[in-house]
Amino acid sequence: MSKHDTIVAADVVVTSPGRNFVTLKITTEQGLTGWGDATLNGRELAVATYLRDHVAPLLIGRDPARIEDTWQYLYRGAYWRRGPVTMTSIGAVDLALWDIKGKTTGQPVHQLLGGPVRDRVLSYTHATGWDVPQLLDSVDAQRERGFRAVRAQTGVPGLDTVYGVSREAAGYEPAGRGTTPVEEVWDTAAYLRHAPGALAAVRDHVGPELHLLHDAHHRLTPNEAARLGQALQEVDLFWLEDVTPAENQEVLRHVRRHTTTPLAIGEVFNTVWECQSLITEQLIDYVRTCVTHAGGISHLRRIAALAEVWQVRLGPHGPSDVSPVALAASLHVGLSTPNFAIQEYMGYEPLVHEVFRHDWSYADGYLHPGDAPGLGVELDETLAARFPYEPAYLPVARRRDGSMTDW
Ligand code: GCO
Ligand code: MG
Repeated sequence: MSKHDTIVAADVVVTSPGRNFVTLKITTEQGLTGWGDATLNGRELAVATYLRDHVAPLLIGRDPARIEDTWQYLYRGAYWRRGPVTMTSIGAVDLALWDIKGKTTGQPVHQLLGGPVRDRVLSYTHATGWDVPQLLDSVDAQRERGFRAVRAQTGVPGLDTVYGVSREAAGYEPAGRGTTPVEEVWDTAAYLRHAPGALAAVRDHVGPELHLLHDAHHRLTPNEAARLGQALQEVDLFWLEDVTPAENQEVLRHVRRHTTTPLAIGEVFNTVWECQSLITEQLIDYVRTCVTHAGGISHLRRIAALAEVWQVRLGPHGPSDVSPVALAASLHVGLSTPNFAIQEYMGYEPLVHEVFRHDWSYADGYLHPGDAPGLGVELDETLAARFPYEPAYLPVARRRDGSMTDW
């Protein structure tokens, strides 16, 4: 047997260039480095600890080429399977090992996955407006940047804060800095009165061609979701996202029976097992699992393979809390996977592009992972060290009566 390269170090870098990112760096005896994203928004340090204390020591001495075996070792070996912390940790290792395999062979990861099946990856970005005129301006601004697909979110009359929308017509950042989460007030009835008209106004404004998406962020009951799907039928959405909290997936049958508005779910899922019945019962049109939080490239490809059989397509999560390393990984999968539909691309603050130097690029509504060996992203550790971790949390939401609801 030929002598293989060996993992000699696995280090965790936590940096906060405007927001927190956790990155795994695996180093081999031959001097190669692989990078993996391990960012879990609002619970970053739990993953950092899991990696440092329980995964890094197990990696030392292993053959970096054995990606699948390492995945199985960490997944089965933990015994306590699944869950966001475990699966994000495994995902980070998986990404770093694919990065190393690419650098070892001199190939971009998409070549190792079978080569491109498309020239570029369709992407969608966010448009937000506190009121409808501001939303229309925001949609126009994104169209001017070349986007052919836009997610539209708007404020709701009577509510002071709404998920995914900033009052200043600026971009928004899901996690707010501070040691406790911001508390928001949510009113589903007010949202349901407002959202269909707001989205219809966007459709009227942009005409039939632009792909429009909307995220309900897990907030509706099955019946409310069915009604919203019906009300949006004429708007011709590309997808309606996360209509219900998908812990109970049976409820989606009710939603499906009442609307043909395409449904997308899965950004909080961690394994193929949570996607299984949604896919095999065709309760969704798009699966949104993220390459970081669902066990890396190796596992996302399994989800894609199951989805392909049922004509469900991939539209992975890609907000600002999915680092440029994970975005690269998602794009390598996107370029080489037949049933990949669209990649969310919220974008990053300029500083993030400096800390994570990347070969992937955006042009004219599409993303491309680039042709550099591996994933094509390098973390500038010196720059990263200037921005230490800062506590930040996703908001929590209460109804008007003070009881907790889904954010
Ligand atoms: C999306 C998401 C995000 C999440 C955030 C949580 O569709 O982009 O819903 O905005 O809320 O990534 O960390
Ligand atoms: Mg979402």
